Amino acid sequence: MEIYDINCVKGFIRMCNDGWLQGWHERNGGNLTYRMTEDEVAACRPFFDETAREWVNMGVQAENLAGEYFITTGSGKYFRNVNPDPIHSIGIVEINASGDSWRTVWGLAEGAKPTSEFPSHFMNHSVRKTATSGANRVIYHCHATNVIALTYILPLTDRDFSRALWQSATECSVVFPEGVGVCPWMVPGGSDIAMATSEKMKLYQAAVWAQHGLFVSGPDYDTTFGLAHTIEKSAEIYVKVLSMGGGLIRQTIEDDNLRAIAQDFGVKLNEDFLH
Ligand code: 2HA
Ligand code: ZN
Repeated sequence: MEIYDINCVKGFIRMCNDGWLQGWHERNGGNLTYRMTEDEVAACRPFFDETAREWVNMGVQAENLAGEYFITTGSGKYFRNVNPDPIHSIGIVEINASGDSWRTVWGLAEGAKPTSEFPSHFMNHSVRKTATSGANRVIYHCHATNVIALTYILPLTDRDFSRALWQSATECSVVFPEGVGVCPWMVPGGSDIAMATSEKMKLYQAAVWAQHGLFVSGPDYDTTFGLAHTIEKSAEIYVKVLSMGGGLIRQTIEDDNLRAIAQDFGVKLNEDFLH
């Protein structure tokens, strides 16, 4: 029995590798965090380091995450290396009682730190935990190629991206009926992008980072990876459509079609984005 046999750790490593295989994680691109359940912390605790490392202040604070444990990818680490070398690539951090600092309790070997986007992940875990009454546990950031490409040609509004994605694959309006948020280009890794993204994540499960990538949330690895995969697939179709037709779109999924899907699948579409 190793820590890698525990499902939350096994699933984390698998999701990193899945993202790598999709081509969304060149070099050290992207990051993943998972908020562990109490049972998972108890199962992993026998593998924790004998002495925990120093507390590190994050520059952001969230009371509803005090005392939580997160599995996280490491800053500057490569998704490509997570599966063959997890101990250097990922780790588990504990959050202190005031919800403003972390310390490593397992992994991130030889002085590695949690992802540079940990403040963004942390603020978004806080918002999504509240928005979903505790159901949300995963935050994932990837450099999804076609989503990024669209941020060079579509207006950077929630409405334009939500409509383009809904219209480019029939499943989209069922998978993210509230739409997606869009953040303008921002410097990565800081508290500004953390705050801007968490404003979007009060309303949406996903946010697009202009000229950078995609930021998604969900209750488990399958749903969260599936959301990123669905959004990127739809963006890929839209990119192909625009590339083939010189901008001419002869037919698409019309608003009444979207309403019909919502009706049949019992989801509430964001009416603000329909005509
Ligand atoms: O981890 O993707 O946004 C590297 C990044 C920063
Ligand atoms: Zn990034």
